[in-house]
Amino acid sequence: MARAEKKIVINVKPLTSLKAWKDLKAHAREAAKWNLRTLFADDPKRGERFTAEAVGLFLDYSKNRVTDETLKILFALAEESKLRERTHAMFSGQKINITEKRAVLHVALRAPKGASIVVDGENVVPKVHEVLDRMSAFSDRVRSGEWKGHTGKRIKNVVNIGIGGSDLGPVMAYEALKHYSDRALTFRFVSNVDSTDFAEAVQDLDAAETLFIVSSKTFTTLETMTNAHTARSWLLERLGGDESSIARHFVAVSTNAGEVTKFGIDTANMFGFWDWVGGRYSMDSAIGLSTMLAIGPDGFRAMLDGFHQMDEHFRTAPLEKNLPVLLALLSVWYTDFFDAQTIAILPYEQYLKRFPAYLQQLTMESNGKHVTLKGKEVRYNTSPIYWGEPGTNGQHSFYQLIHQGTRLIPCDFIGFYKTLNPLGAHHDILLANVFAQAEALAFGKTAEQVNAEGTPDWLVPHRVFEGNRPSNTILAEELTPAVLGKLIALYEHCVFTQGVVWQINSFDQWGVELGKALAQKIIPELESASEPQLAHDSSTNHLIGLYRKHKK
Ligand code: G6Q
Repeated sequence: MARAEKKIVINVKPLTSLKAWKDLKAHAREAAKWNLRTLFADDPKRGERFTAEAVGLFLDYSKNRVTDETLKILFALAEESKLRERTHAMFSGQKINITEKRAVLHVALRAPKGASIVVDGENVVPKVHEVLDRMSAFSDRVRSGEWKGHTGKRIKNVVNIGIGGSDLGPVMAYEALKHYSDRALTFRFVSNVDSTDFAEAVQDLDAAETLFIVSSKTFTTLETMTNAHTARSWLLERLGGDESSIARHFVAVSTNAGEVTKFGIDTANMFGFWDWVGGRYSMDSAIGLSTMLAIGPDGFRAMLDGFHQMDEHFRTAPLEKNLPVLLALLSVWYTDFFDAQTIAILPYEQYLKRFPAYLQQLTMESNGKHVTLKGKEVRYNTSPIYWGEPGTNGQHSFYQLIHQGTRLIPCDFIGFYKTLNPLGAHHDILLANVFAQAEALAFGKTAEQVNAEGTPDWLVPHRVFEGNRPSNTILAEELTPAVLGKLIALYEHCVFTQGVVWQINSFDQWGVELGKALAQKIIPELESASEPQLAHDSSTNHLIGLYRKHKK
């Protein structure tokens, strides 16, 4: 395996010395002169040609500053970066997360029962299905009321305690699939170590009707364990202090059976996963237990099938028709050749309100890296900043900057042909705004057009829209569990492709460690009754002193 790992790292020349990269550099000097208005005028079929459709997702990428030639070189870049080989390495369970010596197998979480994916000599697919079956049986018991709380009452509230990858996916999926959820159950999500988060989540809940899911891959995360212990005390205080009540009100999702047992949760009530599931890629593992409780086992399996369809598309479709590859290469084009610093994710679907936040972790924790797989400082920009809000709300706030600001912000618009809540003209109005925004960004409004409307000369510059702002439009039939799975997998594989091109490890996150370690040092300094000897920098020392003084 050591040899295989080495091969994965060394078989590509440095990015900046690849032919396609150099070609793109030269090509970008030309592209700087292009305008979407002319690109469209020169090719009346552009809006139909620059599109791709797969597994029920439609992508219009015509409003990008690209030509056939640009795409050709971008595809050559993917080939030279050995995207296909790296994809094969991931799907076949090779340990591509080289800094942690782990396989990266979220795709195994949604592989069908008969599939075989071998890690360290073991086919992991049967284990995945065994956990899924246990989750299904448990969800059925809770949803049917068969699973009772300690006092014999039925469970009406589910509180997921977790943070980062053990929270963002579950929250996003719950919000996204609320339409399909069992409304007799109330769902809350506690992540922040700020006590307000826990206090507000439980303030109107009856402990006798409440089930806590402690979701933590490691079961050692400071925030989650602090909240889990608080939840334990909260429950015991309300149920008469009987420790045996824990078994009826706490379940765990983790890879760490030892810590789960230490906490007092019976491993019979633990749902496992494995070190080859990264936190931010785990919402379709047992970390999705809250999702399954909300939408039921069938809905959850439909979501997994959606993920799997996109996996297969990504793995097998030619680059020119490959949705994740197209999205990734376009983002590389803007990030590295137009110096775009951010990408906006703009879902025109209220249920996807947490989707941009979810993607922030997926994209930025994965590709916010400054060294290559070989440990060399990169000489190009890696992940852009991903951000966004649902439309049309954003239009009344930050879109101004996208339309007329000084920065280039490529946008992904996401919309659906059908709404889950048809009401009068709402959906036509919503979709009209998707199309209008993408059109306005691309084509703008010239000084001549503004003039022709009778605008006084002095006002004209203020009312001109330069246009030439790129965007993708992604459309699907309607938001179902399967479509959600497809959308998430679309961005997962986009992130993977970006990482391959940038030659970085998308699957570790050492950057979160330093702050965690320093906090562990500072906690006793804040808590200590006697004056601590502080040995930080003068700013940190002063801040700690101020806090100690005021908390008294
Ligand atoms: C994700 C990260 C991180 C992780 C949290 C929670 O890829 O690793 O966000 O999910 O720190 O970790 P635990 O699940 O171990 O509590």
